[in-house]
Amino acid sequence: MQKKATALEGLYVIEDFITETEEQELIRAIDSRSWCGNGIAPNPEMKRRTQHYGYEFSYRYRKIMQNLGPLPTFTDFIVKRFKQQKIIDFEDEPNMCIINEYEAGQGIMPHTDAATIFGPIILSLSLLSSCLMKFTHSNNSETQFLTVLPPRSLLIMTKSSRYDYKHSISKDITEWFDGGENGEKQEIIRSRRVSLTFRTVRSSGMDNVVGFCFSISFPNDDLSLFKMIIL
Ligand SMILES: O=C(O)CCC(=O)C(=O)O
Repeated sequence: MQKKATALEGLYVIEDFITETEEQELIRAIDSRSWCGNGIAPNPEMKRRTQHYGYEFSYRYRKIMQNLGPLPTFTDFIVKRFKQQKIIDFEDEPNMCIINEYEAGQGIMPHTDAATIFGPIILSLSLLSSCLMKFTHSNNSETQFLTVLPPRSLLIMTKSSRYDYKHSISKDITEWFDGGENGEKQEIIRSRRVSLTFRTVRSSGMDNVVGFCFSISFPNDDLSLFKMIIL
């Protein structure tokens, strides 16, 4: 299991962080739980489906709503592996996991996870489909960086990649990236992707219930909150 540094400070991808069998077991466990979003409370306005563990996050109010208790046992081996691989220190142990489901044609808007609410390390485990994640510098939208997230890979976002950039996933069903052996473009055909994003909610994040959890950039400022959560 190799932690691959990227060109972006603090951004790493570990391929094959879990096995195919573990991936299938996770999908089975996740699909046996209730999803919210797509008309289902909480967060019925979401266009993609999510599951919230540890803490419930409201996309409408952009704050932590309630403590939901410990993370589900099906994530235990993942958190244990974070520690074994020294990806996290004890004090950074995640207390929140949001599971996102992206059907082909769904993505997520550019955003930075709020530094006042979430800790310094954001970890995202990808299941089923590959996709590209785009990082756009918050102060210079021309500074962009793309990374491939293969199924079963773990994305580690820290330092500049976590604080200075907004990350996003497009709705494109076909994506292209430079990655071929002879410099040719490689293609990703997107299908259902499920991701587990682990964060540490700071104690200040729990107090600051009116704080913004995400800062999101829009091409124009008059977009409604609903557009924000849809992609
Ligand atoms: O799907 C992912 O890998 C990232 C999810 C994400 O950025 C989020 O939930 O805020």
